Amino acid sequence: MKQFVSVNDVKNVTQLVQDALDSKANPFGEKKIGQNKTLGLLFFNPSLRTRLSTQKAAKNLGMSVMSMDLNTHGWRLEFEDGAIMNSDKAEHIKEGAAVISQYCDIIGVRTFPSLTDQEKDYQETILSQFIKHASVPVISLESATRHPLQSLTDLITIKEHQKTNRPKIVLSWAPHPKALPQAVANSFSEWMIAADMDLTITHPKGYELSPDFIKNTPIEYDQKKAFEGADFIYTKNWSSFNDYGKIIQPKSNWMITAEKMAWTHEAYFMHCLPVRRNVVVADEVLDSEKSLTIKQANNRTYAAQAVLKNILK
Ligand code: SN0
Repeated sequence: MKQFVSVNDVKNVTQLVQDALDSKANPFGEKKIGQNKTLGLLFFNPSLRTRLSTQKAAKNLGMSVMSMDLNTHGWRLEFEDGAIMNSDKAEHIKEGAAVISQYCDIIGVRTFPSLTDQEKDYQETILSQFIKHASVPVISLESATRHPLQSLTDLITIKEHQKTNRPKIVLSWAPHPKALPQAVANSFSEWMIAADMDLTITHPKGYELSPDFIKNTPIEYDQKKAFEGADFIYTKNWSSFNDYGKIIQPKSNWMITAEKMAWTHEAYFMHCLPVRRNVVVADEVLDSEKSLTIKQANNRTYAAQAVLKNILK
């Protein structure tokens, strides 16, 4: 694997899930793979799970890790080619990425979308500039349009809990006070399609995702109909893609409750976290035995470990 920014970088998704499960079964058995190698983690945005689980994964592989919050501790970076840098940006990505590449064998980058400029966000300007100017492999720690480490984790967690060959998986929009990226939902769809899962997406009108990610996945605007027969309910808020970055108030309450979970086929509840309790999901669901959220977060380590070992090999 030369980079990890989307499912398209993975030759064999089933094998990658197996690699993660192998790491999970024997997390410290791979200490030699990363000997004398350094992982650099660069954050433009907050992170809890991604930061800690990726560090842990790297250490399980014997790597050393450096991480940096670029907004607070780095120079402000310029990403435009040919820019006249006479304003607030002190360092160009050309030097930045080239220099970091000399210190690190793999670079991880977290960069959220602006949610104001759809074209720039969906061109992945920041991540692609890192890839272009770095001389070592780049992994996405969530970019403007995708969160591949999360989606790999979700697939691993589904594989561990599925009772049938092709379980019904429902990606359900849920309310949120803030405008959030489409990244987790885009990525989840892409990975479920790649793994040939039976995916349905449900959301209020106006929250349609980009067809580039969801392809011909069925959309059901009636949350109740969508939930019928579901084995997994994957919940996530996202802001509008078409009315870019906007919040459109739906007519009914889309929060996940025990009453709604009862419409399903005893489905598991999934969310990538962090989650707003009693806005996205009611306590009764998040605290129930059907909630996989803490187990998902645990699998973040093994997803990262599988990706890092594939890049190092
Ligand atoms: C991020 C997102 O992409 O939706 C990261 C998820 C892994 N989530 C948030 O920014 C939530 C922030 C909040 O205020 O609840």
